[in-house]
Amino acid sequence: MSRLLNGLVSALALSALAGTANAAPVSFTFNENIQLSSGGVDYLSDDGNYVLRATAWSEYGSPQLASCTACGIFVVTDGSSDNNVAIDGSGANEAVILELLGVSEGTLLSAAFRTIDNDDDFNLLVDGIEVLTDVSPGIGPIATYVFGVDQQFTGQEFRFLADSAEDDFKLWQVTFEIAEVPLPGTLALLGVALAGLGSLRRRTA
Ligand SMILES: [Ca+2]
Ligand SMILES: [Ca+2]
Ligand SMILES: [Ca+2]
Ligand SMILES: [Ca+2]
Repeated sequence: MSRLLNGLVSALALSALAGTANAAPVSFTFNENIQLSSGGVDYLSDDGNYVLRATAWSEYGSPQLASCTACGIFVVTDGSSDNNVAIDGSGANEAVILELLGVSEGTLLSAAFRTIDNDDDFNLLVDGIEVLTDVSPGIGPIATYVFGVDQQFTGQEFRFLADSAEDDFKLWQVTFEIAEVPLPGTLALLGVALAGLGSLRRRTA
């Protein structure tokens, strides 16, 4: 391989890696006053660079998303025997679905909850797969759960689920490490470099 092409390919590979290695944590804070919404609500990240869509989910009935200032998002399920103003498992199991929009996926680093008491816990689903069950986020006005290294999952859709009558909480903030999926332009450039490499090999063969 020529030294020039070797260097070019290495540089491209390094720049592709740098996009993920240098990713700074990105937080979304659910501190707005939102009336009941049956559609999704889009939140801008605290740094203004990313969009997260929050949608209410319920085992049955008609789930709606809501939040209030200094309170966090929660689910109200019409048609349930119990429509607590929380993400709760009383009457019907409920969840908030968080979807990273655009060409990005994230690794969930931490989540902060409100109205937590000591019998509250959550399940986490990533891209539709339940990866954690009955996790207690701790106690406090804002209980922040930091996911351990073996609990850090990467995906595009994250679902916080309450699955028992005791579970009732609001989701206040989530923090991700966000990796940009390489843009088509970057891939095309890499393809050109590899094609060049192939033709050079054929010529010298
Ligand atoms: Ca509820
Ligand atoms: Ca509670
Ligand atoms: Ca539970
Ligand atoms: Ca409770």
